[in-house]
Amino acid sequence: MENPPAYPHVPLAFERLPEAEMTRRALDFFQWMNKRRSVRFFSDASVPRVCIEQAIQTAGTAPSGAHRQPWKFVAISNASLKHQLRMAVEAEERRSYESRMPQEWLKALAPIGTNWEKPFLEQAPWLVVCFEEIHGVTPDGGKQKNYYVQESCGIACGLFIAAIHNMGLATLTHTPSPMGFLSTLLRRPANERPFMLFPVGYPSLDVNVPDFTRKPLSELSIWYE
Ligand code: IYR
Repeated sequence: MENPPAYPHVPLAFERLPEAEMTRRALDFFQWMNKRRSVRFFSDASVPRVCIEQAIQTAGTAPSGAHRQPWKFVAISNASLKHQLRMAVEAEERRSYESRMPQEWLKALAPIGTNWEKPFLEQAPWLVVCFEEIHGVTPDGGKQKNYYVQESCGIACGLFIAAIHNMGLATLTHTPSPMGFLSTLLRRPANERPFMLFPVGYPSLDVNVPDFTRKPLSELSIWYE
């Protein structure tokens, strides 16, 4: 097989920041991100489509194995499709919570208070589903291998979450299990697999969240200097 042509290499557009500003931004960004919380109850207030478009574009800036960009984001605001998705998700989740998930898993989730009911799938004005491209498709219909697909999609989803938080909206990482039905409902091809589902919108006004703390730096890092 012939090698594909190399990308032309161009100078990096890089702006070096003064150290004081760098340090200020480092702290500001952490403090802002530390306000992010997963939200399970949403207002039905509408969110402009352009905000979802920009969050998806931000997700698409993620690095990926061999720059294959092995992701596809499906954005849904259609009420009847959201209803169908909710019904399908809840059918699976109900079976999971009632018979498929082992006691140990249920015990781990109990403090968070989740259950099989997922009203957010209809409340939130947008649902965004990230699909991972398990392989690419060549122009002649052949398979093209992708690399580090889960890592790449995980990073893209992280950037999506940060973008949503940055614009003052809320989301949740939802992974209904199993989620193969999303491919059928959303008519995705066989080379794509559902990876993660995000309801996006404003939190409902009376929403409560678990009173978590996050690991302090001393617990989440080790340093060799
Ligand atoms: N998919 C289920 C269960 C679930 C699992 C974990 I791990 C969570 O952190 C939260 C939920 C659900 O969405 O309820």
